[in-house]
Amino acid sequence: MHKLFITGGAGFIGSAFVRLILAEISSCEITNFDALTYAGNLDNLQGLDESRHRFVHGDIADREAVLNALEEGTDAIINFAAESHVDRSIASAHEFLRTNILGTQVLLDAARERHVPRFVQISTDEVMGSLPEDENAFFTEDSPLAPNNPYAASKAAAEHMVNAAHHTYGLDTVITRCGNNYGPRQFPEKFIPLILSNALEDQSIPLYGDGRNVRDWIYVEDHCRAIMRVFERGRSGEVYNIGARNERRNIDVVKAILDALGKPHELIHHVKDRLGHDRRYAIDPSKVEGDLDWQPVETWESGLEKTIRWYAENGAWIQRARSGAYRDYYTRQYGTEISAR
Ligand code: NAD
Ligand code: TDX
Repeated sequence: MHKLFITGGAGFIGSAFVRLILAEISSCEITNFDALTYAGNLDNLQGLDESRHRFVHGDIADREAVLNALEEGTDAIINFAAESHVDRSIASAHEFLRTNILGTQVLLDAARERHVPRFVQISTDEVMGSLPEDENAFFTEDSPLAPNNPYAASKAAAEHMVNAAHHTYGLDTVITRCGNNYGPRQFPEKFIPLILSNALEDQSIPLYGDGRNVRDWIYVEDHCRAIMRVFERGRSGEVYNIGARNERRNIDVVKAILDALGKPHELIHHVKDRLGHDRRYAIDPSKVEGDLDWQPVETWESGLEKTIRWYAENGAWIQRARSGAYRDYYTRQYGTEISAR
């Protein structure tokens, strides 16, 4: 029987985790604590078994709200909650520091106060900075923390606070660092759902710079399965890199999706580069593969096919996600309205 306190479970990866765990582990009970920011979406939680899923609307930086929701007897806090979009952190870092750093600290303190035996911090490969292009270099668990943008810096700071709680108070902590996730229900500000949402409506696709930046892509459920392994079997105080050995240049990602949809490459529109744009991320997942016996289930082709099908069949979800404030964000970020070509 697991009793889990999940934060950020109405977002992309957190909701995939909640769905997967409730479906596959019948003895698991979840408290899902989420502030429902622009990225949190209750649509992502439709159809869950409510007898084992309790949603609590709250902010991880609010100590009282966290303590009120966190019950004694909880087996683990798994912290997905974050401000997660690099471009937004470049425009304004404040919320990133509040949620990603202060919020993590509030959860660490609450874990001690409520005697929660394990704390799982969902971190990111971006804390390790950027790798050189075309070289046989990979991020390992020993790579130095060298974040380059405000989002990554806030996630690196959070890792330091997690490690400090482990070292100082003996809190049982584990950290996962994953690469770029893709799959159903990802907010359309991120690259793959942005490509899909625009291409499905024959709108142009903004590609930053020369389009040759490399990201290491993993299907979201594979990431979630790895997190479960780390929760169950990861060694206290350690970090686990998670990746599916799937490096792709951005330009090749766009072309693969356009080809799959039967849309012309002319939709690709090169735009001004992201400030300080990291060139390449690539993860060596040997530790999680070897020590925890984890392997991804999906290939790039099978994962992408599932993702494309989901977005093609869920136009109403896309419309709701792209309404209102998102349209203003899009105009600010790209200098053009969503429907302009
Ligand atoms: P997301 O932006 O889709 O979801 C974040 C969720 O956190 C939302 O539901 C939001 O409402 C909630 N949230 C934000 N601030 C909060 C607060 N103060 N209190 C409570 N809830 C709050 O993000 P995602 O892509 O699902 O990422 C989840 C986690 O995984 C993040 O920690 C992110 O850093 C990490 N990560 C993401 C990726 C990726 O490719 N998306 C890769 C590696 C790691
Ligand atoms: O409009 C765009 N055009 C474009 O060329 C956008 C939004 C992105 N890009 C490029 C930038 C990146 O090289 O695509 C690549 C992927 O961009 P994002 O989806 O914004 O992801 P990234 O910046 O790589 O960060 C992601 O992976 C690590 C997640 O957003 C983070 O939360 C995670 O920690």
